[in-house]
Amino acid sequence: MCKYFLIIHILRKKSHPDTENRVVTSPNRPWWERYQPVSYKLVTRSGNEAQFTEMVQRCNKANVRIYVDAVINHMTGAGGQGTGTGGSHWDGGALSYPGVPFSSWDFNGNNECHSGDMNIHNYGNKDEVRNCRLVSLTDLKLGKEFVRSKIAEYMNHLISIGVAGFRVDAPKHMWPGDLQNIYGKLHGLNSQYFPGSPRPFVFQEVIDIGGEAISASEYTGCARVTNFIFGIKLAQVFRRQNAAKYLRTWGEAWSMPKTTDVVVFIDNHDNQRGHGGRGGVLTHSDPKRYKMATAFMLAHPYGFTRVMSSFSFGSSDEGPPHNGDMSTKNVNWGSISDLSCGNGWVCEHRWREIYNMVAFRNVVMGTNMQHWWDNGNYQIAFSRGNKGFIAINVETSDLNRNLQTGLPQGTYCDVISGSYDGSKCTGTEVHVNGDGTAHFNIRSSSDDPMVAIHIGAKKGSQRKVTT
Ligand code: ARE
Ligand code: CA
Repeated sequence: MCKYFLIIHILRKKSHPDTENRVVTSPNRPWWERYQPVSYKLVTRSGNEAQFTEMVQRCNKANVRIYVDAVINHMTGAGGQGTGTGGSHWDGGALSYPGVPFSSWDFNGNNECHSGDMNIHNYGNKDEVRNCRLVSLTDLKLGKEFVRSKIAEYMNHLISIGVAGFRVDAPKHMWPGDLQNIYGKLHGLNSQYFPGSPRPFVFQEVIDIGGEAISASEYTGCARVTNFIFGIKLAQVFRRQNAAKYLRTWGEAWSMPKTTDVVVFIDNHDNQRGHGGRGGVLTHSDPKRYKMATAFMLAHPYGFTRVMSSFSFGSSDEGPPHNGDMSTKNVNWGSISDLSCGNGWVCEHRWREIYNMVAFRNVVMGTNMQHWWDNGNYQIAFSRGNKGFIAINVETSDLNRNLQTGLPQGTYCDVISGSYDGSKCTGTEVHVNGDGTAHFNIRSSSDDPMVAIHIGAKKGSQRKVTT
Protein backbone atom coordinates (compact mmCIF):
# COMPACT_ATOMS: atom_id res chain seq x y z
CA MET A 1 0.00 0.00 0.00
CA CYS A 2 2.61 2.51 1.05
CA LYS A 3 4.25 2.35 -2.33
CA TYR A 4 1.34 4.21 -3.84
CA PHE A 5 1.90 7.30 -1.79
CA LEU A 6 5.03 8.18 -3.68
CA ILE A 7 2.86 10.86 -5.21
CA ILE A 8 3.09 13.81 -2.87
CA HIS A 9 1.49 13.07 0.39
CA ILE A 10 2.05 15.60 3.10
CA LEU A 11 1.66 14.08 6.50
CA ARG A 12 -0.31 16.57 8.49
CA LYS A 13 -1.13 14.12 11.23
CA LYS A 14 0.77 12.70 14.17
CA SER A 15 4.43 13.59 14.03
CA HIS A 16 3.85 16.30 11.49
CA PRO A 17 7.20 18.04 11.27
CA ASP A 18 6.57 21.63 12.15
CA THR A 19 8.96 23.71 14.16
CA GLU A 20 8.38 24.77 17.72
CA ASN A 21 5.39 27.06 17.66
CA ARG A 22 3.43 29.52 19.74
CA VAL A 23 0.89 27.98 22.11
CA VAL A 24 -2.43 29.68 21.32
CA THR A 25 -5.00 29.33 24.08
CA SER A 26 -7.78 31.55 22.70
CA PRO A 27 -9.25 29.87 20.75
CA ASN A 28 -8.03 26.73 22.49
CA ARG A 29 -5.08 25.29 20.55
CA PRO A 30 -6.29 25.99 16.97
CA TRP A 31 -4.64 24.06 14.08
CA TRP A 32 -3.09 27.32 12.84
CA GLU A 33 -0.88 27.91 15.89
CA ARG A 34 1.78 25.81 14.12
CA TYR A 35 2.06 28.52 11.46
CA GLN A 36 3.62 30.75 14.14
CA PRO A 37 7.19 29.50 14.65
CA VAL A 38 9.04 30.33 17.86
CA SER A 39 12.27 28.53 16.95
CA TYR A 40 13.48 25.85 14.53
CA LYS A 41 13.51 23.13 17.19
CA LEU A 42 11.42 20.17 16.08
CA VAL A 43 9.04 20.03 19.02
CA THR A 44 5.28 20.42 18.58
CA ARG A 45 2.05 18.88 19.76
CA SER A 46 2.76 16.11 17.27
CA GLY A 47 5.97 14.99 18.94
CA ASN A 48 9.65 15.74 19.38
CA GLU A 49 12.70 15.48 17.14
CA ALA A 50 13.42 11.85 18.03
CA GLN A 51 9.86 10.88 17.15
CA PHE A 52 9.96 12.89 13.94
CA THR A 53 13.25 11.26 12.93
CA GLU A 54 11.84 7.81 13.66
CA MET A 55 8.79 8.58 11.50
CA VAL A 56 10.90 9.79 8.57
CA GLN A 57 13.12 6.73 8.71
CA ARG A 58 10.19 4.34 8.97
CA CYS A 59 8.36 6.05 6.11
CA ASN A 60 11.43 6.12 3.88
CA LYS A 61 11.87 2.38 4.37
CA ALA A 62 8.27 1.93 3.18
CA ASN A 63 8.85 4.30 0.22
CA VAL A 64 6.68 7.02 1.73
CA ARG A 65 8.39 10.38 1.28
CA ILE A 66 8.00 13.26 3.72
CA TYR A 67 7.75 16.87 2.54
CA VAL A 68 8.01 19.42 5.31
CA ASP A 69 5.80 22.48 5.44
CA ALA A 70 8.49 25.15 5.93
CA VAL A 71 7.26 28.40 7.51
CA ILE A 72 10.11 30.82 6.78
CA ASN A 73 8.45 34.16 6.00
CA HIS A 74 7.63 35.04 9.59
CA MET A 75 7.60 34.05 13.24
CA THR A 76 4.65 34.61 15.63
CA GLY A 77 1.93 37.23 15.71
CA ALA A 78 3.30 40.67 16.56
CA GLY A 79 1.76 41.10 20.01
CA GLY A 80 2.28 39.16 23.20
CA GLN A 81 4.95 36.90 24.56
CA GLY A 82 5.19 33.42 25.97
CA THR A 83 6.82 30.02 25.86
CA GLY A 84 6.64 27.86 22.73
CA THR A 85 5.87 24.15 22.38
CA GLY A 86 9.61 23.43 22.79
CA GLY A 87 10.11 25.58 25.88
CA SER A 88 11.70 28.60 24.13
CA HIS A 89 10.75 32.10 25.17
CA TRP A 90 9.38 34.49 22.54
CA ASP A 91 8.36 38.12 22.57
CA GLY A 92 6.36 39.30 19.55
CA GLY A 93 6.41 42.96 20.71
CA ALA A 94 10.20 43.14 21.18
CA LEU A 95 10.78 40.87 18.13
CA SER A 96 12.86 38.53 20.24
CA TYR A 97 13.12 34.80 19.49
CA PRO A 98 16.18 33.60 21.45
CA GLY A 99 15.52 29.96 20.48
CA VAL A 100 16.90 30.70 16.97
CA PRO A 101 18.18 33.37 17.91
CA PHE A 102 16.45 36.19 16.01
CA SER A 103 16.25 39.75 17.36
CA SER A 104 14.65 42.97 16.13
CA TRP A 105 17.50 43.46 13.60
CA ASP A 106 16.30 40.37 11.76
CA PHE A 107 12.82 41.68 10.94
CA ASN A 108 11.41 44.12 8.43
CA GLY A 109 10.55 47.46 10.02
CA ASN A 110 9.47 50.94 8.95
CA ASN A 111 12.36 51.22 6.51
CA GLU A 112 11.07 48.31 4.44
CA CYS A 113 7.32 48.42 5.12
CA HIS A 114 5.32 51.60 4.43
CA SER A 115 1.76 50.46 5.12
CA GLY A 116 1.48 52.59 8.28
CA ASP A 117 0.49 49.90 10.79
CA MET A 118 3.08 47.41 9.41
CA ASN A 119 0.36 45.03 8.18
CA ILE A 120 -0.48 44.03 4.61
CA HIS A 121 -3.68 45.64 3.31
CA ASN A 122 -3.12 46.12 -0.39
CA TYR A 123 -2.38 43.03 -2.50
CA GLY A 124 -1.94 45.43 -5.43
CA ASN A 125 1.36 46.66 -3.93
CA LYS A 126 4.27 44.22 -4.29
CA ASP A 127 6.51 45.87 -1.72
CA GLU A 128 3.76 45.88 0.87
CA VAL A 129 2.88 42.23 0.27
CA ARG A 130 6.51 41.18 0.67
CA ASN A 131 7.87 43.56 3.30
CA CYS A 132 4.90 44.01 5.61
CA ARG A 133 3.19 41.60 7.98
CA LEU A 134 0.87 38.84 6.75
CA VAL A 135 -2.04 38.78 9.21
CA SER A 136 0.21 40.63 11.71
CA LEU A 137 2.92 37.93 11.73
CA THR A 138 6.40 39.35 12.45
CA ASP A 139 8.07 39.54 9.05
CA LEU A 140 11.60 38.19 8.66
CA LYS A 141 14.22 40.23 6.80
CA LEU A 142 15.15 37.61 4.24
CA GLY A 143 17.54 39.96 2.46
CA LYS A 144 19.88 39.55 5.44
CA GLU A 145 22.52 36.86 5.18
CA PHE A 146 22.22 35.83 8.83
CA VAL A 147 18.46 35.23 8.47
CA ARG A 148 18.89 33.26 5.25
CA SER A 149 21.61 31.11 6.76
CA LYS A 150 19.52 30.28 9.86
CA ILE A 151 16.63 29.20 7.61
CA ALA A 152 18.92 27.13 5.38
CA GLU A 153 20.45 25.54 8.49
CA TYR A 154 16.99 24.49 9.64
CA MET A 155 16.04 23.08 6.23
CA ASN A 156 19.38 21.29 5.88
CA HIS A 157 18.87 19.72 9.29
CA LEU A 158 15.62 18.23 7.98
CA ILE A 159 17.38 17.05 4.83
CA SER A 160 19.98 15.28 6.94
CA ILE A 161 17.17 13.50 8.82
CA GLY A 162 15.87 12.21 5.49
CA VAL A 163 12.99 14.37 4.25
CA ALA A 164 12.43 14.50 0.47
CA GLY A 165 11.57 18.17 0.12
CA PHE A 166 9.48 21.11 1.22
CA ARG A 167 6.18 22.86 0.81
CA VAL A 168 7.25 26.48 1.26
CA ASP A 169 4.63 28.51 3.11
CA ALA A 170 3.59 31.97 1.87
CA PRO A 171 6.22 32.63 -0.87
CA LYS A 172 4.11 35.48 -2.24
CA HIS A 173 5.28 37.36 0.83
CA MET A 174 8.97 36.79 0.07
CA TRP A 175 11.12 38.10 -2.79
CA PRO A 176 11.89 35.41 -5.39
CA GLY A 177 15.58 36.36 -5.27
CA ASP A 178 15.73 35.73 -1.50
CA LEU A 179 14.08 32.35 -1.95
CA GLN A 180 16.48 31.43 -4.73
CA ASN A 181 19.35 32.28 -2.43
CA ILE A 182 17.97 30.03 0.32
CA TYR A 183 17.23 27.15 -2.09
CA GLY A 184 20.79 27.51 -3.38
CA LYS A 185 22.09 26.84 0.13
CA LEU A 186 20.22 23.54 0.46
CA HIS A 187 22.13 20.27 0.45
CA GLY A 188 21.31 17.30 -1.74
CA LEU A 189 19.05 14.70 -0.14
CA ASN A 190 20.36 12.14 2.35
CA SER A 191 22.13 9.48 0.25
CA GLN A 192 21.13 6.77 2.71
CA TYR A 193 17.61 6.99 1.28
CA PHE A 194 18.17 8.89 -1.96
CA PRO A 195 21.10 7.47 -3.93
CA GLY A 196 23.15 10.16 -5.63
CA SER A 197 21.73 12.86 -3.31
CA PRO A 198 19.30 14.55 -5.72
CA ARG A 199 18.06 18.09 -5.05
CA PRO A 200 15.11 18.38 -2.64
CA PHE A 201 11.68 18.64 -4.26
CA VAL A 202 10.34 22.11 -3.44
CA PHE A 203 6.87 23.43 -4.15
CA GLN A 204 5.66 26.88 -3.25
CA GLU A 205 2.28 27.93 -1.86
CA VAL A 206 1.49 30.95 -4.03
CA ILE A 207 -2.23 31.69 -4.19
CA ASP A 208 -2.77 33.15 -7.66
CA ILE A 209 -6.30 33.37 -8.93
CA GLY A 210 -5.49 36.50 -10.93
CA GLY A 211 -6.05 40.21 -10.32
CA GLU A 212 -3.10 40.92 -8.01
CA ALA A 213 0.32 42.59 -8.39
CA ILE A 214 2.16 39.32 -7.79
CA SER A 215 1.67 36.29 -10.01
CA ALA A 216 2.74 32.68 -9.53
CA SER A 217 4.84 32.89 -12.70
CA GLU A 218 7.40 34.99 -10.77
CA TYR A 219 8.17 31.87 -8.75
CA THR A 220 8.21 29.09 -11.31
CA GLY A 221 11.86 29.81 -12.09
CA CYS A 222 12.68 28.57 -8.57
CA ALA A 223 10.41 25.54 -8.20
CA ARG A 224 6.82 24.40 -8.74
CA VAL A 225 3.86 26.42 -7.45
CA THR A 226 0.48 25.43 -6.07
CA ASN A 227 -2.37 25.79 -8.56
CA PHE A 228 -5.42 27.16 -6.76
CA ILE A 229 -7.49 27.62 -9.92
CA PHE A 230 -7.54 23.85 -10.38
CA GLY A 231 -9.78 22.97 -7.41
CA ILE A 232 -12.12 25.92 -7.95
CA LYS A 233 -12.76 25.04 -11.62
CA LEU A 234 -13.20 21.32 -10.94
CA ALA A 235 -15.66 22.07 -8.13
CA GLN A 236 -17.79 23.98 -10.66
CA VAL A 237 -17.84 21.01 -13.01
CA PHE A 238 -18.64 18.39 -10.39
CA ARG A 239 -21.33 20.64 -8.89
CA ARG A 240 -22.86 20.76 -12.39
CA GLN A 241 -22.25 24.48 -12.90
CA ASN A 242 -20.07 23.95 -15.98
CA ALA A 243 -20.47 20.99 -18.34
CA ALA A 244 -17.95 18.18 -17.94
CA LYS A 245 -17.51 17.99 -21.72
CA TYR A 246 -15.30 21.09 -21.51
CA LEU A 247 -12.73 19.07 -19.55
CA ARG A 248 -11.60 17.76 -22.93
CA THR A 249 -9.17 20.70 -22.99
CA TRP A 250 -8.36 20.61 -19.23
CA GLY A 251 -4.94 22.04 -18.44
CA GLU A 252 -3.07 25.02 -19.81
CA ALA A 253 -6.02 25.97 -22.07
CA TRP A 254 -7.94 26.82 -18.88
CA SER A 255 -5.53 29.71 -18.05
CA MET A 256 -3.52 27.52 -15.72
CA PRO A 257 0.31 27.33 -15.61
CA LYS A 258 2.33 24.73 -17.48
CA THR A 259 1.87 21.15 -16.29
CA THR A 260 5.53 20.94 -15.26
CA ASP A 261 5.23 24.06 -13.08
CA VAL A 262 2.39 23.04 -10.79
CA VAL A 263 1.26 20.98 -7.85
CA VAL A 264 -2.49 20.34 -8.10
CA PHE A 265 -5.10 19.37 -5.51
CA ILE A 266 -8.86 19.45 -4.97
CA ASP A 267 -8.67 21.23 -1.60
CA ASN A 268 -6.05 22.08 1.00
CA HIS A 269 -5.97 22.66 4.75
CA ASP A 270 -6.91 26.34 4.29
CA ASN A 271 -9.62 26.39 1.65
CA GLN A 272 -11.40 23.28 2.98
CA ARG A 273 -12.32 25.43 6.00
CA GLY A 274 -12.64 28.89 4.42
CA HIS A 275 -9.10 30.16 5.22
CA GLY A 276 -6.74 31.55 2.57
CA GLY A 277 -8.06 31.72 -0.96
CA ARG A 278 -11.33 32.36 -2.66
CA GLY A 279 -13.78 29.98 -4.23
CA GLY A 280 -15.91 27.16 -2.90
CA VAL A 281 -13.87 23.99 -3.30
CA LEU A 282 -15.04 20.42 -2.80
CA THR A 283 -14.09 18.68 0.43
CA HIS A 284 -14.57 15.35 2.21
CA SER A 285 -17.84 16.69 3.59
CA ASP A 286 -19.36 16.20 0.10
CA PRO A 287 -17.94 12.73 -0.48
CA LYS A 288 -19.69 11.77 -3.73
CA ARG A 289 -18.54 14.84 -5.66
CA TYR A 290 -15.19 14.87 -3.88
CA LYS A 291 -14.36 11.32 -4.95
CA MET A 292 -15.34 12.09 -8.56
CA ALA A 293 -13.20 15.22 -8.70
CA THR A 294 -10.26 13.44 -7.07
CA ALA A 295 -10.57 10.50 -9.48
CA PHE A 296 -10.59 12.90 -12.43
CA MET A 297 -7.50 14.69 -11.06
CA LEU A 298 -5.62 11.42 -10.59
CA ALA A 299 -6.65 10.04 -13.99
CA HIS A 300 -5.74 13.19 -15.93
CA PRO A 301 -2.10 13.86 -16.93
CA TYR A 302 -2.03 17.56 -15.93
CA GLY A 303 0.15 18.58 -12.97
CA PHE A 304 1.87 16.94 -10.03
CA THR A 305 -0.95 15.68 -7.84
CA ARG A 306 -1.46 15.95 -4.09
CA VAL A 307 -4.13 14.04 -2.18
CA MET A 308 -5.54 15.73 0.91
CA SER A 309 -5.88 13.92 4.22
CA SER A 310 -7.95 15.62 6.89
CA PHE A 311 -9.38 15.48 10.36
CA SER A 312 -13.06 16.23 10.82
CA PHE A 313 -13.92 19.58 12.34
CA GLY A 314 -16.85 21.67 13.43
CA SER A 315 -15.44 25.19 13.58
CA SER A 316 -12.78 26.49 11.20
CA ASP A 317 -10.33 27.06 14.08
CA GLU A 318 -10.64 23.60 15.62
CA GLY A 319 -7.33 21.78 16.02
CA PRO A 320 -6.62 18.11 15.37
CA PRO A 321 -8.13 15.29 17.46
CA HIS A 322 -6.29 15.44 20.75
CA ASN A 323 -5.81 13.76 24.08
CA GLY A 324 -6.51 15.33 27.47
CA ASP A 325 -3.02 16.88 27.55
CA MET A 326 -3.68 18.42 24.07
CA SER A 327 -1.15 16.14 22.35
CA THR A 328 -2.33 15.00 18.92
CA LYS A 329 -4.30 11.76 18.90
CA ASN A 330 -3.11 8.68 17.06
CA VAL A 331 -5.10 7.16 14.27
CA ASN A 332 -6.77 3.97 15.34
CA TRP A 333 -6.09 1.63 12.45
CA GLY A 334 -4.84 -1.27 14.51
CA SER A 335 -8.41 -2.11 15.40
CA ILE A 336 -10.16 -1.08 12.19
CA SER A 337 -10.46 -3.57 9.33
CA ASP A 338 -11.71 -1.34 6.48
CA LEU A 339 -8.56 0.84 6.44
CA SER A 340 -10.37 3.91 7.77
CA CYS A 341 -8.52 5.79 10.50
CA GLY A 342 -10.99 6.42 13.32
CA ASN A 343 -10.37 8.79 16.24
CA GLY A 344 -11.65 11.82 14.29
CA TRP A 345 -9.26 11.40 11.34
CA VAL A 346 -10.99 11.44 7.96
CA CYS A 347 -7.99 10.00 6.06
CA GLU A 348 -9.26 10.54 2.52
CA HIS A 349 -6.06 8.90 1.29
CA ARG A 350 -7.33 5.63 2.73
CA TRP A 351 -10.64 5.70 0.85
CA ARG A 352 -10.58 2.90 -1.75
CA GLU A 353 -11.79 5.11 -4.61
CA ILE A 354 -8.89 7.46 -3.90
CA TYR A 355 -5.96 5.14 -3.15
CA ASN A 356 -6.89 2.91 -6.08
CA MET A 357 -6.79 5.97 -8.35
CA VAL A 358 -3.32 6.83 -6.99
CA ALA A 359 -2.31 3.34 -8.17
CA PHE A 360 -4.00 4.07 -11.53
CA ARG A 361 -1.92 7.24 -11.86
CA ASN A 362 1.30 5.37 -11.15
CA VAL A 363 0.43 2.64 -13.65
CA VAL A 364 -0.41 5.06 -16.51
CA MET A 365 2.50 7.43 -15.80
CA GLY A 366 4.05 8.77 -19.03
CA THR A 367 1.03 8.15 -21.26
CA ASN A 368 -1.15 10.76 -22.96
CA MET A 369 -4.88 11.26 -22.76
CA GLN A 370 -6.58 9.42 -25.66
CA HIS A 371 -10.00 8.16 -26.76
CA TRP A 372 -11.83 11.14 -25.27
CA TRP A 373 -15.59 10.68 -25.34
CA ASP A 374 -18.41 12.82 -23.99
CA ASN A 375 -22.18 12.86 -24.42
CA GLY A 376 -22.13 16.59 -25.15
CA ASN A 377 -22.87 17.38 -21.54
CA TYR A 378 -21.95 15.74 -18.21
CA GLN A 379 -20.75 12.25 -19.15
CA ILE A 380 -17.07 11.87 -20.02
CA ALA A 381 -14.53 9.12 -20.59
CA PHE A 382 -10.91 8.89 -21.71
CA SER A 383 -7.96 6.54 -21.73
CA ARG A 384 -4.34 7.03 -20.73
CA GLY A 385 -2.57 5.51 -23.70
CA ASN A 386 -3.34 1.79 -23.70
CA LYS A 387 -2.85 1.43 -19.95
CA GLY A 388 -5.91 2.85 -18.22
CA PHE A 389 -9.44 4.09 -18.86
CA ILE A 390 -11.99 6.03 -16.82
CA ALA A 391 -15.65 6.92 -17.39
CA ILE A 392 -17.40 9.45 -15.14
CA ASN A 393 -21.12 10.17 -15.05
CA VAL A 394 -21.93 13.61 -13.64
CA GLU A 395 -25.26 13.53 -15.51
CA THR A 396 -28.61 13.15 -13.76
CA SER A 397 -29.36 10.17 -16.03
CA ASP A 398 -27.58 6.81 -16.35
CA LEU A 399 -24.70 6.07 -18.71
CA ASN A 400 -25.32 2.80 -20.53
CA ARG A 401 -23.28 2.22 -23.68
CA ASN A 402 -20.22 0.78 -25.39
CA LEU A 403 -17.07 2.91 -25.31
CA GLN A 404 -13.63 2.59 -26.88
CA THR A 405 -11.16 2.01 -24.02
CA GLY A 406 -7.96 1.66 -26.04
CA LEU A 407 -6.98 -1.23 -23.75
CA PRO A 408 -5.92 -4.80 -24.64
CA GLN A 409 -8.60 -7.47 -24.58
CA GLY A 410 -9.35 -9.01 -21.20
CA THR A 411 -11.28 -8.80 -17.98
CA TYR A 412 -10.44 -5.83 -15.77
CA CYS A 413 -11.41 -5.00 -12.20
CA ASP A 414 -13.18 -1.68 -11.77
CA VAL A 415 -10.92 -0.09 -9.15
CA ILE A 416 -13.67 2.28 -7.98
CA SER A 417 -16.22 -0.33 -6.82
CA GLY A 418 -13.52 -2.71 -5.59
CA SER A 419 -9.97 -3.89 -6.09
CA TYR A 420 -8.03 -6.69 -7.75
CA ASP A 421 -6.94 -9.10 -5.04
CA GLY A 422 -4.52 -11.06 -7.21
CA SER A 423 -7.07 -13.54 -8.54
CA LYS A 424 -10.51 -11.94 -8.58
CA CYS A 425 -12.25 -8.57 -8.57
CA THR A 426 -13.81 -7.58 -5.27
CA GLY A 427 -16.06 -5.12 -7.17
CA THR A 428 -17.43 -4.95 -10.71
CA GLU A 429 -15.71 -6.56 -13.72
CA VAL A 430 -15.29 -4.84 -17.10
CA HIS A 431 -14.85 -7.01 -20.22
CA VAL A 432 -12.76 -5.38 -22.94
CA ASN A 433 -13.29 -6.88 -26.40
CA GLY A 434 -10.61 -7.56 -29.02
CA ASP A 435 -11.37 -4.21 -30.68
CA GLY A 436 -10.86 -2.30 -27.41
CA THR A 437 -14.53 -1.59 -26.76
CA ALA A 438 -16.33 -2.43 -23.53
CA HIS A 439 -19.81 -1.95 -22.15
CA PHE A 440 -20.36 0.50 -19.31
CA ASN A 441 -23.41 0.91 -17.16
CA ILE A 442 -23.04 3.71 -14.62
CA ARG A 443 -26.09 4.73 -12.64
CA SER A 444 -26.21 8.42 -11.79
CA SER A 445 -27.67 7.57 -8.37
CA SER A 446 -24.66 5.40 -7.46
CA ASP A 447 -22.47 6.56 -4.56
CA ASP A 448 -19.57 6.49 -7.01
CA PRO A 449 -20.88 7.15 -10.53
CA MET A 450 -17.68 6.22 -12.30
CA VAL A 451 -15.66 3.22 -13.48
CA ALA A 452 -11.87 3.03 -13.79
CA ILE A 453 -9.76 0.17 -15.14
CA HIS A 454 -6.04 -0.24 -15.74
CA ILE A 455 -3.57 -2.92 -16.76
CA GLY A 456 -2.29 -3.33 -13.21
CA ALA A 457 -5.72 -4.59 -12.15
CA LYS A 458 -6.41 -6.86 -15.11
CA LYS A 459 -7.50 -10.33 -14.10
CA GLY A 460 -4.60 -12.73 -14.47
CA SER A 461 -1.95 -10.01 -14.14
CA GLN A 462 0.65 -10.11 -11.41
CA ARG A 463 -0.44 -7.98 -8.49
CA LYS A 464 2.33 -5.45 -7.83
CA VAL A 465 1.27 -4.06 -4.51
CA THR A 466 1.19 -5.69 -1.13
CA THR A 467 -0.84 -4.33 1.73
C1 ARE B 1 -3.89 33.71 12.93
C2 ARE B 1 -5.19 34.48 13.11
C3 ARE B 1 -5.01 35.92 12.67
C4 ARE B 1 -3.86 36.55 13.45
C5 ARE B 1 -2.61 35.72 13.26
C6 ARE B 1 -1.42 36.22 14.07
O1 ARE B 1 -6.22 33.85 12.34
O2 ARE B 1 -6.21 36.63 12.93
O3 ARE B 1 -3.64 37.87 13.00
O4 ARE B 1 -2.86 34.37 13.65
O5 ARE B 1 -1.69 36.17 15.43
C7 ARE B 1 -2.73 30.24 9.12
C8 ARE B 1 -4.17 30.69 9.29
C9 ARE B 1 -4.25 32.11 9.81
C10 ARE B 1 -3.42 32.27 11.07
C11 ARE B 1 -1.98 31.94 10.68
C12 ARE B 1 -0.99 32.08 11.83
O6 ARE B 1 -4.85 30.58 8.05
O7 ARE B 1 -5.63 32.38 10.12
O8 ARE B 1 -3.52 33.61 11.55
O9 ARE B 1 -1.94 30.55 10.26
O10 ARE B 1 -1.34 31.26 12.90
C13 ARE B 1 -2.58 34.73 2.30
C14 ARE B 1 -1.16 34.21 2.00
C15 ARE B 1 -1.07 32.71 2.07
C16 ARE B 1 -1.60 32.21 3.42
C17 ARE B 1 -3.03 32.71 3.56
C18 ARE B 1 -3.66 32.27 4.89
O11 ARE B 1 -0.77 34.68 0.71
O12 ARE B 1 0.30 32.34 1.94
O13 ARE B 1 -3.05 34.15 3.50
N1 ARE B 1 -1.50 30.75 3.55
C19 ARE B 1 -0.42 30.13 4.37
C20 ARE B 1 -0.88 28.88 5.10
C21 ARE B 1 -1.88 29.25 6.20
C22 ARE B 1 -1.18 30.09 7.26
C23 ARE B 1 -0.18 31.01 6.70
C24 ARE B 1 0.17 31.05 5.37
C25 ARE B 1 0.63 31.78 7.65
O14 ARE B 1 -1.39 27.95 4.19
O15 ARE B 1 -2.46 28.11 6.80
O16 ARE B 1 -2.17 30.87 7.98
O17 ARE B 1 1.78 30.97 7.96
C26 ARE B 1 -6.21 36.23 -1.28
C27 ARE B 1 -4.73 36.38 -1.59
C28 ARE B 1 -3.89 35.35 -0.84
C29 ARE B 1 -4.21 35.40 0.64
C30 ARE B 1 -5.72 35.16 0.82
C31 ARE B 1 -6.12 35.16 2.29
O18 ARE B 1 -6.70 35.05 -1.86
O19 ARE B 1 -4.53 36.17 -2.99
O20 ARE B 1 -2.52 35.63 -1.04
O21 ARE B 1 -3.46 34.33 1.26
O22 ARE B 1 -6.44 36.17 0.14
O23 ARE B 1 -5.88 36.38 2.84
CA1 CA C 1 7.76 38.93 4.05
